[in-house]
Amino acid sequence: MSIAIVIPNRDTTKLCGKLKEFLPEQQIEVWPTIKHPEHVEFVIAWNPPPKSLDPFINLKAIASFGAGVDSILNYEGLPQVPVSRIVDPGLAQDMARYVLSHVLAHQQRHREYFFKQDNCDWRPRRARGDNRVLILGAGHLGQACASLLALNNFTVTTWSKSKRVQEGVHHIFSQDDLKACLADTHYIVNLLPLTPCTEGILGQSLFSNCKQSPLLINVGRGAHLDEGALLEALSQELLCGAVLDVFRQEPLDIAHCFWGHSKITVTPHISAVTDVNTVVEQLVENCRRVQNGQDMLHCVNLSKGY
Ligand code: NDP
Ligand code: OXD
Repeated sequence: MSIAIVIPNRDTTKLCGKLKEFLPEQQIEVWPTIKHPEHVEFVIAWNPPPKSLDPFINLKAIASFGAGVDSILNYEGLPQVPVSRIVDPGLAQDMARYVLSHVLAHQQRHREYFFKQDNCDWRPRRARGDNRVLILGAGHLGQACASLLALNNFTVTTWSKSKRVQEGVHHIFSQDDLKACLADTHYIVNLLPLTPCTEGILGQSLFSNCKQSPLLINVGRGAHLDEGALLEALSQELLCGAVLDVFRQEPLDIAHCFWGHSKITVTPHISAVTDVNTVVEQLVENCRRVQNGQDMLHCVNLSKGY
């Protein structure tokens, strides 16, 4: 058996080195230079390019190198094998800090003073008193964000498909409750997985329910967002601004209007970046499990798509 790493446009030297340290007996190959695709039984993948997985005719499992699996599940002709994803407390902590920092920056008017400094404009204003946050998605990352925000005295509601109980956090799971909550919220954080049910969810019908002109923070996936609807919602002040970490097309085209928009903050998909040091053990564990014919940890439900 050998392992293949299919992670385009990223330096995989560190990942290879760590895997060799834990699995010295394994052959590790890095796409696109795979000498013996027929020996590959375990693939570690992120955004696998079309046809890149096809030569692995004896594949037994795919491990996503990230928490999301949409780029793997959307692979045309995906091999019919189990797929696992990353569940890592370090990743969740990074995400929670990213979200909290943007919520606080908005509450404290950082962006406003940044622009005012350019004009030597000394006009103090109180920090915003708004403190209600709605998180779409109450999974591993949504719950981590909810906990940190609640610890910082925000009133937090999470929304998901099924019922959840989380201390200090209000949870809703119906469409009616979602509508009511949108009318009242000051911040919307998207942490849903990208599936056919969630694609385009950040669109006109959701924004039209917002009555407090909230700040939108999209850290899920770019395809959750209807970009035209966002621009319209910003111009109508249904939303007061947006922090976007993920985009339909990444890297974001230099000509894209988001870059220069006064109400939009762009970050280059960095809210929670997989850290080789903290995730290598679960990749190794899953590789061993596959070798021993056991189920992997953190397997994705292929019919649900997350
Ligand atoms: P989880 O699978 O742990 O959680 C997903 C949550 O979304 C669950 O609460 C689930 O509800 C809910 N959900 C799914 N579909 C629906 C729906 N149709 N309606 C309502 N709720 C729904 O995922 P994670 O928290 O680990 O990650 C979430 C996403 O964050 C990833 O899929 C990825 O896209 C993104 N991400 C972004 C990163 C970045 O750097 N920007 C980094 C890492 C992840 P239920 O449990 O009830 O089914
Ligand atoms: C992930 C991501 O899903 O980086 O892990 O977006």
